Amino acid sequence: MPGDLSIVDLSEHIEELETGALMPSTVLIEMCRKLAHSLMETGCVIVRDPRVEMRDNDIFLNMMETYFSQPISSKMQDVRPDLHFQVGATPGGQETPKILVDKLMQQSAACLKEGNRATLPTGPDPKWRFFWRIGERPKDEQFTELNAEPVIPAGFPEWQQVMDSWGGRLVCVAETLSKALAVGLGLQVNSISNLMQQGPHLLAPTGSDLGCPEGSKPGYVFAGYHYDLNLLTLHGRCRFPGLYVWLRDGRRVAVRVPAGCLIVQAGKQLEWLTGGAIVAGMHEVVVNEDTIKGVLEAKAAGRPLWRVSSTVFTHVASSKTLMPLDRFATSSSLLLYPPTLAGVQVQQELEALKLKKKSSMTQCCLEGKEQERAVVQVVQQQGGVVGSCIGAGEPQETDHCHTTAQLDELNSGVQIKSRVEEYSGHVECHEAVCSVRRKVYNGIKTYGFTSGDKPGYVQSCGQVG
Ligand SMILES: O=C(O)CCC(=O)C(=O)O
Ligand SMILES: [Fe+2]
Repeated sequence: MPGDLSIVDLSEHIEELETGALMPSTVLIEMCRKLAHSLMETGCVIVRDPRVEMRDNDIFLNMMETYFSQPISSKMQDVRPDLHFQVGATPGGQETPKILVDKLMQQSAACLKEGNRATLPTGPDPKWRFFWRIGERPKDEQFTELNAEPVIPAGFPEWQQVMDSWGGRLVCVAETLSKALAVGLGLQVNSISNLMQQGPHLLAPTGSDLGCPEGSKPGYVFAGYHYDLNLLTLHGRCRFPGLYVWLRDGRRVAVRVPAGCLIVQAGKQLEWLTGGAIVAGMHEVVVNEDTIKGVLEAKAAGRPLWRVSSTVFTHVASSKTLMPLDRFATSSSLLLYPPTLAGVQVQQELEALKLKKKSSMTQCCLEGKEQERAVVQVVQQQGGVVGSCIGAGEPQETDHCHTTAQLDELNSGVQIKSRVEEYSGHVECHEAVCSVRRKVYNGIKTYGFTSGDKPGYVQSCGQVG
């Protein structure tokens, strides 16, 4: 490392990407392809950008070290459990690493080879965190905690300026990167960056107390094996090693960020937009021999023993729909990545991390309409037929049961092309999830929707032949 990862240098290309030249130069296209290729092959990439100044990172890290070194009682003033910790501080012991709750993730981690295994955590992450929103907030109030007012800790008059300045810089880099990535993926240059406008971006430093009794024990897990739920994660240089990333071929690699560079990892939202062509990068933070060396050096120099990450999570705006873009929208990618409001996807992930209690059905139905519209569009684009079932009956007690005959009967106008004896897509309408119903029946993929004001109410269905 970084031998295993490509370094992409944005320096010569920022202006061209920002002005959106109609005919991108060959060198620009080459750089964009390298970026996309690296993210597809490894899930991460190292980026050099002249806007990332070490001095600003140092100012930020110094302030955050001072912040995390405070007594717990001071930091607790900044904790907002009512907002699901989505602004302000999150104490250690709150965030459950996904590997502990996600069976599929446990299975895929079990396939990792000796030498590349994840360090299995035994409980919630001991790391602290501070969430600071970056950029303009949307006016709509649907996802309030994702877009809540910031928390400014007492005793830090420089807080806002330092956080906005460093976080703003990283978000700018991410915007440029998303344009380059779109070009590299063969998409419209603004197709990803437009989705990021007014996104609930976060400057999200973690604080890991290396001075605690376990903090200097090799193998102690500060952040258990996980992916990030957002679009692109950028990490500036951290003063203590410990972050490991997994490349797509299963290799586990210790991260070291060269001066003037950032490491960028793909998050779940990018996986969604690319229909899985890019997969969210797995990572963990674990104490290793180099961390311990760093602790000894810091002790000798009288520096704080808090490991602070210089992390920014960039997001798709909460009210935008996540779904595979353009050439990535195929019938199979839509099955795995059904259209979902970004705000809802974030809520579902937070529920899995136990930072948020399960939300109500109301939410799910609001989302259903959006999903329906988006899927119908794609089904039509792909030459499928969309039937609308007007007045499709009562909300259902069971989670499936409309036969095609019933649907045909209910169809006003457009008939479903082929005969599908029984439409029985499982409604994954659990408490919070109003997902597209789907089933592959005799090779015909059918879609149905639960939406409208009643959970389980069939509004329309379609098929892609
Ligand atoms: O502490 C770090 O270096 C990274 C932590 C992390 O993975 C996260 O905040 O999601
Ligand atoms: Fe992470």
